[in-house]
Amino acid sequence: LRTWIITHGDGDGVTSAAIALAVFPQANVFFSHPAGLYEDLVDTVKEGDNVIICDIAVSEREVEELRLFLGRLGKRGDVVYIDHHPPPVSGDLKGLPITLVRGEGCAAELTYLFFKDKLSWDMSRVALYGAICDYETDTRFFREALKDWDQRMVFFEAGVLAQGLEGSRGEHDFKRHVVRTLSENRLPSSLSELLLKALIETMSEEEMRRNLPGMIETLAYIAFVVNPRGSIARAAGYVRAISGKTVGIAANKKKGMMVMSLRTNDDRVDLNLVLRKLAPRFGGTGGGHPNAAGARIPENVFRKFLASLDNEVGRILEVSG
Ligand SMILES: [Mn+2]
Repeated sequence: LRTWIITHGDGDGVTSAAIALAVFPQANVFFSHPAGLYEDLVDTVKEGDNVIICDIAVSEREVEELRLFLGRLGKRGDVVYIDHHPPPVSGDLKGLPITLVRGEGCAAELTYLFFKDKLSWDMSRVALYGAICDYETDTRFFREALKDWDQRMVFFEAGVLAQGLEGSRGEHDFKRHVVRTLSENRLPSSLSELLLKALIETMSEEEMRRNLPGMIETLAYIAFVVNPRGSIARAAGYVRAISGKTVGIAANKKKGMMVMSLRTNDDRVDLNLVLRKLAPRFGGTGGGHPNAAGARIPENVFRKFLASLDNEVGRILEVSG
């Protein structure tokens, strides 16, 4: 029988997995994402295996399939699902024979607090990296745990991790190596490859940022770019700031789909909610956090989707005054 740690490939996912791996050093680490979680589980996990899922939102389209499969897994093995994304609107994972860990803060914080009794105190630093990577630093845990460390060093290391991982998209073997290193509480900057990737990523992110103004298209309330030369997550934030619109979007064309990242700084607009409702109407998926979310929409309806999103954002702003 095996233990699986199934996690997201970003900084929060990697640090969550590292904390879980510190508890279960023999576990296999596997990277997944909301739209692929069900398929990845079916392909990798056998009934009787133990599974820890970290930092993966439940996709609106797979709630029922996930319920059935996790229910079967939970009957014969231990299943722990740790996540900080808002639950789906069309159903949830409650009432299954699994441990559902949800709450405020990033997934790394939730993972650390869940396994705290089995961890050395200094793994709190790995949870702090995860919180910084996910911009979830406004929690009681974060403020308290940071007091045990020097924050300049913690932020430096978290920066190396966040930027280095951003420059390692799709490199799952390398990310597994990072997870292993962090699980032993060794520093991100001790990995020369990660450090170098962080430097390169930071330079190219700055170059992308400088190129964005000429690429941005705008509607009434939203602004977007297609195929920015760099991370769409970072680009979306800059697009919003540069355009001054309520929502910034950056999209990449990928196998007939537009894979996009969205950002807002307006608390009246809940991007998670908007996308969970809107994306399925265009044959896509979407969701995440209120102010930072993602979506996948078929390429041929991308413009129609944007027009609908623009309408919806306008409607929300009008209603909330
Ligand atoms: Mn997260």
